[in-house]
Amino acid sequence: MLVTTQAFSFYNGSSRAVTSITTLTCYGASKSDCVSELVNTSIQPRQRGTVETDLVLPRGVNDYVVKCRVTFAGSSTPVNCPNEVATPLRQNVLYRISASDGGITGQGVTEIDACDVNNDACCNANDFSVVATKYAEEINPTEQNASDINGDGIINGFDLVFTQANFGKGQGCRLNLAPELNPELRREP
Ligand SMILES: [Ca+2]
Ligand SMILES: [Ca+2]
Repeated sequence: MLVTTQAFSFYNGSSRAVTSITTLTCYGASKSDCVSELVNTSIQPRQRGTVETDLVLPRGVNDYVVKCRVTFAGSSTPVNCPNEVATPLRQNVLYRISASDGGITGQGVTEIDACDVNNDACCNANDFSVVATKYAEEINPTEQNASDINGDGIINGFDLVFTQANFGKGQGCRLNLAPELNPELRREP
C-alpha cells in the first residue's frame, strides 16, 4: 500500500463552521473501486484552514479519480467539491477552495498541474522563477494565487519545493521529461 496526500486550503466565507472533509478516491477499469477518508476539522466562518488527508491506495493503482465533500456545522448533507480530479499516475492532489452560503467555488488540481504556475503545461525552471520572484508575498485569505501552490497564504520555500519536486513533468514538456509522463517517448522502441 502506498500513500498519497490530498491537501485542502479552504477559505470559509460562509456563516457556518466547516466540520469535516471527506475524500473519495476511485480506481479500476470503471473507477468503481473506491476508498474514502473523512477528516474532522473546525474551520470557523471568515477563517482559512488547511486540511490534509492521507490516501492509501493498493499497490499498482496509479490511475484514479478523487472527489471530495464538505460538511458544515448543523447540516447532515455534505456539499460536493466543485470538480473531480483525475490522474493517470500516482501524485498528490491539491484543493484550493472557498465556501460561501451560496456554495463552494475553486478547484482541485493534481500536484503537477499546480506546479505549472505559468500555465504552459510543463513544470520547470520557469515556474520556479515565477514563484521565487514572489517570495514572501502574502495572499489575502479570500484570494488565491497560482504561486501559492500549497494554498497556505504565503509564497515561500514550501511552494518552491513543489516546483523542484516536479521539474520536467507535464504533458507540454519537450525536454528532460520523465518517460512515464511523455507519450512521445513512450512510443519509442
Ligand atoms: Ca510551466
Ligand atoms: Ca504557500
